Amino acid sequence: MDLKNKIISVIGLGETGIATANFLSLRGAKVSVMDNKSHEQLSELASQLLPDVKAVYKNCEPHPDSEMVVISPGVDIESNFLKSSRQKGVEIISEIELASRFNNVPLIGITGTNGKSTCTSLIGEILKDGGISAGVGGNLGTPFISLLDQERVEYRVLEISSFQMEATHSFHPKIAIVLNITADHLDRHESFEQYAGLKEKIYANQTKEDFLILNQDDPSTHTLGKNCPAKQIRFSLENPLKYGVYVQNGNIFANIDEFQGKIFALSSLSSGLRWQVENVLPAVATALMLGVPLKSIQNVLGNFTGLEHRLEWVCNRDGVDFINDSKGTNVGSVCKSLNTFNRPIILIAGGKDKNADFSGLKNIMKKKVKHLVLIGETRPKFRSVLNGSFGYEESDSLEGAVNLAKEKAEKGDVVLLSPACASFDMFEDYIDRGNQFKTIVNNLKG
Ligand code: UMA
Repeated sequence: MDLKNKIISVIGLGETGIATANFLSLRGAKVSVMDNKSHEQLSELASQLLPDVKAVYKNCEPHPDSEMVVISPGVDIESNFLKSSRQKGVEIISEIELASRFNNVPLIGITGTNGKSTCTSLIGEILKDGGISAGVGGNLGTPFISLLDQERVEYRVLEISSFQMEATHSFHPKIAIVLNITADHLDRHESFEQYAGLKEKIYANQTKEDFLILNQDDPSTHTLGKNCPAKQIRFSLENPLKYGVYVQNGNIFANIDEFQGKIFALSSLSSGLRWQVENVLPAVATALMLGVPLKSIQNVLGNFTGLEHRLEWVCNRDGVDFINDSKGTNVGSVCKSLNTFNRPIILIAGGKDKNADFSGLKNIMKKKVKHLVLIGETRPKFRSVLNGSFGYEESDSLEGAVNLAKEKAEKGDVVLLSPACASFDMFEDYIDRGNQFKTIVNNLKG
């Protein structure tokens, strides 16, 4: 793809926009980046742009002479400001699409509603331990396009979100993983079906030389892949599999080609993975497909530190475990988190609405949650869903919520921050929310 002197607009001056604009500029394109925020808000980020890139603030309209528009994941493909480009027939693509056109290294793509980040990082670590070089990124943090200008590797391991699959056509992973699909981001996507369809696109370009790894236990993923020619590998927490990776009698087993047998005891998993077994299984399947020695797989499973803000143990105060699950931003994620504990839970939930249906939380909360503390903008919505069926308290601040939770907690209980909502009503992002939670908890007396 020749980019020399091509007029290209990049929408969104975030991590993706900066990396994309610089990538294009380095290859001779005439690049403008547009963002609806002001210069003051973006000055620090804008300083990372190469000198030839033009930044436009408070306006997302692409340059009128654009020959191509590249959108950041946070930019909805249906946005009004893209209308005139669409009408003129200007190509509108995502950063993942652009990177796919330049990538020449086999890809491992991980999608699903929950667990993507853990699975992606774990695969990266296992490959590294097994002596296979890999660039790791995507929705996890480092944009795909940035990985292209890093040192040559044998594989690229990418966490892929539904946002990133919009305006993507040629993404072609050698190994595609769909972890699970439950409702999320329905403030952006039209319907659950549209959202699920974007996740399924991850294997749309696969051939019989490729591998598709699917969750056998998830009702939305076990029927996937019918018309996909890739070799399918299943994983299950619930049942032994003739071909795949599964859990039986407290151990992880694999039946994949020449590898038949025990991989690891669940009791020996690192504390960072103990509550993430579902995401460990596809990582093991990937490692076996790529011929990583069993010793490396076992070494990483025993030592992986886990990800911040995802079922992260913070501390124990008076016999109560405080867990930071700030990345639990949708109903499915919170259900999974609640299911990981066999102890009474005091749940702190609520935040910014993503047009979610909270009714799916009602039954599991009755089984698992001893007390609920609500925060954020979604409090009235939670209230109307619970409709008096479940006791709760409310707080205007996270600190207040932690204190209310601590008062209710008894020895052996878990206090879990797992909001089922985005964070932007009270915090900068889920990281800020999780960090504030950890600071508050660590400063608790007693
Ligand atoms: N913007 C506009 N107009 C719009 C929309 C956004 O100008 O219509 C601007 C915003 O003002 C902002 C910029 O775009 O300045 C932000 O772009 P962005 O939202 O695409 O964010 P990036 O910093 O590029 O980060 C993106 C992903 N963000 C989203 O998908 C929302 C990051 O995932 C990802 O790590 C990063 O690319 C690198 O690949 C974050 C995320 O929350 C962690 N993802 C969602 C999730 O995991 O649930 C999907």
